[in-house]
Amino acid sequence: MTTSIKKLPDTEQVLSGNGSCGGCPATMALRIVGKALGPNAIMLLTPSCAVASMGMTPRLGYNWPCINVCFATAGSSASGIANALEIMKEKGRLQGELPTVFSWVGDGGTYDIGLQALSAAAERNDNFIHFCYNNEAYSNTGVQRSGATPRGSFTTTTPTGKRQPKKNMALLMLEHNIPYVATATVAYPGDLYDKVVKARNIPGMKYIEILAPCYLGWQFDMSETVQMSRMAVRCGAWLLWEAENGKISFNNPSSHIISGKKDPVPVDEYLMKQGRFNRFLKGPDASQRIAEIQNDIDREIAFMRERAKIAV
Ligand SMILES: Cc1ncc(C[n+]2csc(CCOP(=O)(O)OP(=O)(O)O)c2C)c(N)n1
Ligand code: SF4
Ligand SMILES: [Mg+2]
Repeated sequence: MTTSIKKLPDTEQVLSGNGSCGGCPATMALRIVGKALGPNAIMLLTPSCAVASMGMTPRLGYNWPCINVCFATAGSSASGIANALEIMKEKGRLQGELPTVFSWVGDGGTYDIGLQALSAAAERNDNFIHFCYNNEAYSNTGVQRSGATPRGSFTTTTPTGKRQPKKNMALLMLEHNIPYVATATVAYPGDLYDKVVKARNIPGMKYIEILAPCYLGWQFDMSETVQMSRMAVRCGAWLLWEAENGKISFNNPSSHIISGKKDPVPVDEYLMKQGRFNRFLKGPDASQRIAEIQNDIDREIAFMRERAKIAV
């Protein structure tokens, strides 16, 4: 049973007065992550909105020791810290429960710039959680395309709409044979909380990706963040799943879509609610272009349904 939002602990690791936008999905997600991890953790960040929001020492907005590292190095830096802690414990220089090491990185820092170090850390199965909060663009620098940007989306580097589909990063991480991979989003806080609690208790490398609809890049009203996150799941543009030791299972409501019990909602309304698709969908080809985006979603659903049948 998924933990109810009413039952989440009162612990707050994200402090008031941080610099994120109102309705910021990344900050909302981090609040839930904080409830699941508690205070005994070390946070690594790469350049991103999360860094721009955290303030400056000694007035940090996040209540953990925080380390800002180079864009390309979340994987290697987290590996170094996780291994150093274990050696300190072995040598008796650290007592009690080891802190959870986690990296909190955007899609730019995960899908693109940090992929090499992340892949190497996964292959070594180093003991930390990599979180990717995925707002589907480089938001902090004014919204440029990333490997997570979906087909049709306007960014400053795709002014007429991106022409390629996004990649399935969570699945790529699963193919590294790490013990735990999960996807989540802010409209389902209990689901996210439970996944983080689970990940915290598994040794080795864990990867959790959180869809984070950003009003600035996606161009919708900031009060609609949670609604947008829910719509993404209901139309199948974002699937909720987890894989423990390679075995994929889907979480509600994505499990109903995968099992065929429920059809995904057609993508039209989800697209029309977001200004980032306006230019792509303008003109006489609009219905053909919506069909292309729908096709990307249908393909991913069909692919994940088949992939989940392979148990290793
Ligand atoms: C090596 C390097 N290249 C570029 C930048 C400029 N930069 C800072 S934040 C950022 C965007 C990060 O995007 P993402 O990881 O998706 O996080 P978001 O901004 O969306 O939160 C960029 C390109 C940088 N700091 N370092
Ligand atoms: S631009 Fe988007 S991701 Fe960045 S702080 Fe604002 S709402 Fe959050
Ligand atoms: Mg981003």
